Amino acid sequence: MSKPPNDNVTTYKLVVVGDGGVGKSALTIQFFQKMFVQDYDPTIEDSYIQHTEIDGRWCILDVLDTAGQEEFSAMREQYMRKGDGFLLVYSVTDYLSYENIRNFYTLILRVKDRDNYPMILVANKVDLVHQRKVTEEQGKELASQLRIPYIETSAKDPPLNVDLAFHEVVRVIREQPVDLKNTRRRRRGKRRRCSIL
Ligand SMILES: Nc1nc2c(ncn2[C@@H]2O[C@H](COP(=O)(O)OP(=O)(O)OP(=O)(O)O)[C@@H](O)[C@H]2O)c(=O)[nH]1
Ligand SMILES: [Mg+2]
Repeated sequence: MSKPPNDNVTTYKLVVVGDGGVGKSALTIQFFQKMFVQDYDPTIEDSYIQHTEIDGRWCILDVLDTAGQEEFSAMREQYMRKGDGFLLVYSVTDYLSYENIRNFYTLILRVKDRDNYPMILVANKVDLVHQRKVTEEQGKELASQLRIPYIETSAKDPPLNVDLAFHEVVRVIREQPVDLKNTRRRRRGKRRRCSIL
């Protein structure tokens, strides 16, 4: 591995969202500190920053681990505004967390005022095979409806696809067509007004 350069590296602000207890902190800590946190300590907001080499290019990952608990939901729109890419996390042992993914997805697009935005769908806790409530097919089906990549993960040791998930969001951000980056959502009302003129 080459050494991180001192200048000119792109910073990617990634935001990890999803219901409380799905494993957002466990995934983030596994990625940054290479350890599994067994205890559940609900997050208010934590951020982590690190130089990383992804596909041979150095970057700075600035990751915001958000609160899933409902009582902190007022902060959502504020942190969504800052994200360059999002990990939408649910737990395969918690069907409601899977159903709630659409709410996070819709809110991100509304806050960004875009028709699409770099996001990936993360199905976590796949090590808990006997407690699984959401199948791989259901996960893939949702991802294809939302038109975002699907990744199954486990934050527990030995971790599964944790680095891959964080790297994949960066890939999606990097692969965004330049013309899409600044494209605002098309508004029907505006077009209608134009045609009257
Ligand atoms: N078996 C297993 N347990 C996990 C996994 N990921 C997280 N956990 C456990 O699930 C519980 C909740 O994990 P957290 O990472 O704290 O959940 P969170 O999404 O950050 O929750 P909030 O901060 O409240 O939004 C903890 O006890 C973790 O140890 C996993 O992949 N497998
Ligand atoms: Mg947390």
